[in-house]
Amino acid sequence: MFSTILTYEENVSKPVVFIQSLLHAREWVTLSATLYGIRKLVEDGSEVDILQDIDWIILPIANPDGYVFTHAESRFWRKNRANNFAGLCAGVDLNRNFDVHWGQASSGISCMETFHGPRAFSEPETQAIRNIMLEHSDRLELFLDIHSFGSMILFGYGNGVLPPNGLTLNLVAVQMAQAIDAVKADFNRDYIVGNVAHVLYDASGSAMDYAKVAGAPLAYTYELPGMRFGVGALGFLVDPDFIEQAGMETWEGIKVGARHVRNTF
Ligand code: 0X9
Ligand code: ZN
Repeated sequence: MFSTILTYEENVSKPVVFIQSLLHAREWVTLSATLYGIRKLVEDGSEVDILQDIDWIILPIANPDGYVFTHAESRFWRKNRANNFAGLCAGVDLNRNFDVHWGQASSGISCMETFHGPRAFSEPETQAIRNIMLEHSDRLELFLDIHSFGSMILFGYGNGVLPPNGLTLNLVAVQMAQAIDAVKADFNRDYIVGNVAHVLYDASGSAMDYAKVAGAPLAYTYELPGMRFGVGALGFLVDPDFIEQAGMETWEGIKVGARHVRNTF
């Protein structure tokens, strides 16, 4: 019987890049994209610089109970499965539960898709993500929260106020989007870059905004493309032929962000 013990020595001189996906349960293609990136990073051997010079923290399934529920019961479930608060309905929108402007642009009604929970950080999932961010806050340089859909790279804050480094946030996001748009393939979408409240809608208590106040200079919400011509919930489905491309082009964008961090840290 063999056992392999992998020891990992944290090198505190390296920047941290933290990537998560599936905070929203129904956004399945985001998991494929994250797994594609992990594989490229560790098996491909072509990205030696960012593999060696960055500490990667990757959380592929940030909302595990919700994800199981989308397989077992309801394909378009968004929230987690919490049901321990007064009210008829289960589930907290984890991307409204972080302690940053909590409760300002979200719902206090448990049956709503954007229910922010009974209090900030009421949920074990958001507590775990917060703890990762705080543990590494001194060198957390890039946080990517991968969602779908919309073909967007968004930055904060969710109330429309730009952080002091707003120009840098915009510049790096544009470079990431250009790398994605440079991929010539069957399902091309034009990516939009901007402040989330300006291009999408106001939202409080997001993981992205919390990463920013926890100290990450660069924090983005990636909205991967949905099904072509898909509207409403259909956007959370993608053509199976697109899944591999989604991983590949998302990884092109992530690499640009990671190299920016590597070269400027
Ligand atoms: O509404 C969301 O949580 C995200 N869009 S989604 O369709 N995947 O649900 C966007 C969140 C962007 N972040 C902030 N608004 N701060
Ligand atoms: Zn989402």
